[in-house]
Parts: sequence; C-alpha cells; structure tokens
Amino acid sequence: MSSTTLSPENQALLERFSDGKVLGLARAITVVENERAGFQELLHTVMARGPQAKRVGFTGPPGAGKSSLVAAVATEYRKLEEYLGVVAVDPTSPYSGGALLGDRIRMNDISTDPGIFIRSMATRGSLGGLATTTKEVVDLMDAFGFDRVLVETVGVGQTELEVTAAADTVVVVLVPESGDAIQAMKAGLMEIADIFVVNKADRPGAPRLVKELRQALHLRAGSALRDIPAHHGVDLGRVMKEERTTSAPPTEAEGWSVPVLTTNALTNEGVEELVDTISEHRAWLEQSGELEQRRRSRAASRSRDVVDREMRRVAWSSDEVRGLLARGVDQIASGGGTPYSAADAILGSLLR
Ligand SMILES: Nc1nc2c(ncn2[C@@H]2O[C@H](COP(=O)(O)OP(=O)(O)OP(=O)(O)O)[C@@H](O)[C@H]2O)c(=O)[nH]1
Ligand SMILES: [Mg+2]
Repeated sequence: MSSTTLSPENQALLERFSDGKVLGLARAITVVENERAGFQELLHTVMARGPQAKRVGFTGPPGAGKSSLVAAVATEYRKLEEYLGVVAVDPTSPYSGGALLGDRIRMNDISTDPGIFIRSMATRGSLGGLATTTKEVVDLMDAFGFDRVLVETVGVGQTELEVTAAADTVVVVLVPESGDAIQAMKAGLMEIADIFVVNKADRPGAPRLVKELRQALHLRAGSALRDIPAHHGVDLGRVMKEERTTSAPPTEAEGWSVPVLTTNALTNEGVEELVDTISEHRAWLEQSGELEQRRRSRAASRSRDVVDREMRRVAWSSDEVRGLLARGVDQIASGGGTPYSAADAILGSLLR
C-alpha cells in the first residue's frame, strides 16, 4: 500500500488534511466512518509517520461527568496553547457526527474555540468494544497533528475497557452514585485505570469512595493485605484475588502507583491537579518504556481488527461463499445439516 494508490479524490483530500485544514480532517473522518472507497489506503498514508499525539482516555459510567471534565481539562490545555482533538463515543446515541455534544453544558464553552476540534460518534451497537472505526478516527486525529487527543467513552460493558486500545493514559471517572470500589474492581476498572478521578466531589459519599479506591489499589499492589477491614461483609483481599483477570504485574511494581483524585467539573476544583497528574503519567510512560509497550500492543490489536474486518468482507462478498451458505441452509432445512457443517464447507472453500 502506498499513497500512489490513492484516488484523485482522496489525493486532494490528503493534501488538505496534510495542510492542517480542519475541513480536510472532517472529510477524512467521513470517508473512514462510511468506509468509502480507498479509506484504508488513506489511513495507511496518514498513519505511516507513527503516533505523535498524547492520547488521554476518559471513561466511566453514564452521567459521571466525563464530558464536563473533558471540557474543563481541555480548557486547561488551551491555556497551555495545546492544539486539541476530542472524540466522544456514545454507545447509545443513534447520531454520529457532532450533534450530540452541542447539547452538553460544558462542551458548549469549548466548541467554538478554533484550537479544539470535537467529534462525537456512535459506536454502532458494537457492544463488544470500541468500534474499529472509532479507533481509526482517533488515529486520524493523531495523524492530523493535534498535540493531544482526548477520548471520552461511556462505560458500558467492554467499551470502557477498550479505551486502552485508543489511549496512552486512561482516566477512570467515578462518582459517589456509581457504586463502591468493589463494583469498580468487578468491572475491571482497576486493570485499566492509570488515574482514578472521583468527580462530583461536592456530593456526599465522595470521600468514602476515595478511601475505598485507595485501599483497593493498595491491595492490588500486593501490600497491606492485613489491615484492611472487611467491607460490606466481603473480604476485599479475597475479592481482588478472584477478580484479577490479567497477569499484569501489580501497578506499583511497574513504577506507577495509580492516584485517586477528586474533582468538581463544574467549579474546576481539582482540574489543575488532574492535568498535572496526566503530565506526570506521560513522563513515566516515556521514561519507563511503557509508552512503547502500549503502542506496540495497540498496533497489534489494530492490525487484528483490520484483518478481522477484511476477512469478513472477503468472505461474505464472495459468490462462492454465498452459494455455499445457501446450500448449507438448504441442508439444514431438509435435515441432517447444521450451522457447523455449513460453516465447515465455507471455511474449507476460503482456506483452500
Ligand atoms: N454536582 C456536580 N455535577 C456535575 C459535576 N460534573 C458534572 N456534573 C453534572 O452531571 C451531569 C452529567 O455530566 P456529563 O458531563 O454530561 O456526564 P457524562 O459522564 O459525560 O455523561 P454521558 O456522556 O451521558 O455518560 C450534568 O448535569 C453535569 O452538569 C460535578 O463535579 N458536580
Ligand atoms: Mg458525555
């Protein structure tokens, strides 16, 4: 693949994109979102330079204040004259293309700033994780030349866990209403959080959640198992052992201990500290080699995504495969055949 395979139309688009024209970026996103002809070559061309932007993901339950916090953080970065891209993923929204964030209170404050480009998109019902298209849009934003790309994903099942497939630093936003630390552990949030934020610090219950999260993180780091009191009748230490699903070493052994911060996204309390902590995490990522590691695993997962999508496309666009499927269905209907015998015939043909 090379840029010479680009259509004249995409070549023109690429020029505008490379000149830093926001309209070029917007068009490129449309081409990618709609999987228009040549979208993969376009992505290949712009991504060839490798990732450059600092990517920060914000995830957490619905209504935790992620958008408000992203807007507050973005405002801080604008003070530092960073050029920003924002991608907000809404798994329930039937819309895509920016209609949604316009309704949001704080996002309004920043959406008229030419130093910020905001894109809101639906995940198209892929509840298994972030849609490949979403990751591609984040890659486009990175390639466009933003200093930083902020990604907001709503925590619904696997979607929040997959934010790691798009971001270098993951900020998990919780609120007192979203439940206790045990729920956060069960949801796998301990595994993905680089920074915990308890937002809506003005609400009752915030200090307790902070305390619980700190204790749980402490346990995760493998220390002080003894002096943690049982919580809700459950032994946190045991829960941790049962719930830990990855073989990743404890975070503190990796040299980064996950901080728990509090914010009020409406008054900006704690937002400067959050921005500072994100910088500290960035410095650690770069010094420890972890950034390279994360980029490598992201490269692997993105490559797998593309293969999966292409395999599916190749399979179901083949006349032979469609014929075999029709025959398989006939055999199932007339008895004796099963979806497995049908699939066997199809795979046999594809892998031949
Ligand atoms: N009291 C209080 N309210 C907040 C705070 N942060 C956000 N809110 C309010 O919480 C509501 C949800 O905020 P959003 O920023 O839209 O939350 P979100 O997590 O992006 O929501 P979804 O994207 O729909 O999941 C809004 O009414 C905000 O004004 C806070 O720190 N304190
Ligand atoms: Mg939001």
